Amino acid sequence: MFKREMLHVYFIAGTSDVPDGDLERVLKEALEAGITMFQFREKGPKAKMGQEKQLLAERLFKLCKDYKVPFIVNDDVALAKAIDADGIHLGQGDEKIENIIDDFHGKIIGLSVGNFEEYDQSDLTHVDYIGVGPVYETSSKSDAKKPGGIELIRKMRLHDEDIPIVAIGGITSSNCEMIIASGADGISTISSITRSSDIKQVVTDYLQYYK
Ligand code: TZP
Ligand code: MG
Repeated sequence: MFKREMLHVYFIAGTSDVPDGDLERVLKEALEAGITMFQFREKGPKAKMGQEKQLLAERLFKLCKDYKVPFIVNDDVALAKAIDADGIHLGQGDEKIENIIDDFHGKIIGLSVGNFEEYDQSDLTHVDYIGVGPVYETSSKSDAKKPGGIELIRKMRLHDEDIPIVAIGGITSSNCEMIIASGADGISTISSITRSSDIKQVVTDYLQYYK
């Protein structure tokens, strides 16, 4: 069951995002520090595939269960179904939600929305939250669009006063406060956690804005 508080500190990562490739260690530290949701986004040069990918997903999912943190799969509908993940996150170019909804009733469904055109074209009937961004420049997504800045979040919130919004792209503990003040329910981040030498501190810094 989705709750908007789950978006507070939404950690996203795959093997390629972690400098030494040890995603399990990074996720464990992030969970211990208090992240509120995790998305397994296995892309890029070091991405595992097939059985190896599924085995990794199962190990990470188990870790998340230990901390009662939802485990969301990016893009890979078959994998999400195979391991009975807590949810799926889809981009605009991925499988349409209407085609998968039968297998995801009761699960968390997220959709990436980069601008108003995409928002208006999307059927949000079954969508629990939208991921809005990139807000700032990011080096974690090679095909990221031009950053929309804080205005993107502010305008999206005015466009839809109710939908749970998680901001994405170039977010750090220094710009998080402004993003939440602009109407986001939470922040999602890859590199501010995967590239940190003090994950506990980064996550603690994020969490303080929700008190
Ligand atoms: N979608 C839009 S920006 C982005 C994704 C997946 C990457 C965010 O990574 P970072 O390191 O938090 O900027
Ligand atoms: Mg995608």
